[in-house]
Amino acid sequence: MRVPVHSLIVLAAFGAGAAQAGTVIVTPADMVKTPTMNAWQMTNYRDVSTGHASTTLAEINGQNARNGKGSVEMSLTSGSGKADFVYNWGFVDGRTLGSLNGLRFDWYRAGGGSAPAHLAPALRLVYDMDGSAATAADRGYLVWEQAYNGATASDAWVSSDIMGGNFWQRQQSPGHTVEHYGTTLAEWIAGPRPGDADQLSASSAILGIEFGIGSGWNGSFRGYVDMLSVGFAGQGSTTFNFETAPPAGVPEPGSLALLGLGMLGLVAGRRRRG
Ligand SMILES: [Ca+2]
Repeated sequence: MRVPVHSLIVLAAFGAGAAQAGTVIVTPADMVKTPTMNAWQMTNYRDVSTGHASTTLAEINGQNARNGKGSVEMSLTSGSGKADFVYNWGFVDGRTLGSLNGLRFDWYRAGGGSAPAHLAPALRLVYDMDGSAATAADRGYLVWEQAYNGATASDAWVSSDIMGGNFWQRQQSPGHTVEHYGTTLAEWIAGPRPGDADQLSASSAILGIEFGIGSGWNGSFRGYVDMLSVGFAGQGSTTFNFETAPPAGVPEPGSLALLGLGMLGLVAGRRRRG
């Protein structure tokens, strides 16, 4: 079997902005505590609010591994619970709503939770309407939720290709939810779209990506997310595989070369002895 070592080692992928693609392994050690470009951070964590107390969990663990040894668990026990995983790259040439050409993730809702049955981890694109860093009051989220894209499954991993899915819009400043839940990305670019929404276009910048649970998910909920892929035309696509630890037995490029040299030495030695 040919081992696609390069797909695991050439992982700088999204950081450099070059035309690179591949799978990025994200372990707990890769998580950052404060907002950092091109790194995953768990944020907006909440357990307790007035009258409610949730045991909220949002972490990479091995409770329901996907594609290896881990996934992100997102769980809460009351409507006060909330948490997000966020990854921002900021303004990067070519990362626009119009050049977005791949968006998918795997999600799982555990059965038995008392939160309403339609709930599942949501995925958000962070946008800047005019694509200019100079204006900051035109930013918000396009939010994908399974509830507006069909029935929610439970006790099974679901791989959702959401490029053609329905998204709703949440404007950041001032905060405003555009209550139209059946608008596709193509429609956010070119219409029809609601008049009270940010009028996005193909050149609206995409600044980052998030997924999360809560708040107001009254009841208990346990879910998982993994294998989030995002791609832009000309830049390939990057898949984030959340794992409890780096894959075992993946050699560094240097040790690969050494291994090769060592085996040559063995062969040469045998030949000499023969
Ligand atoms: Ca702007």
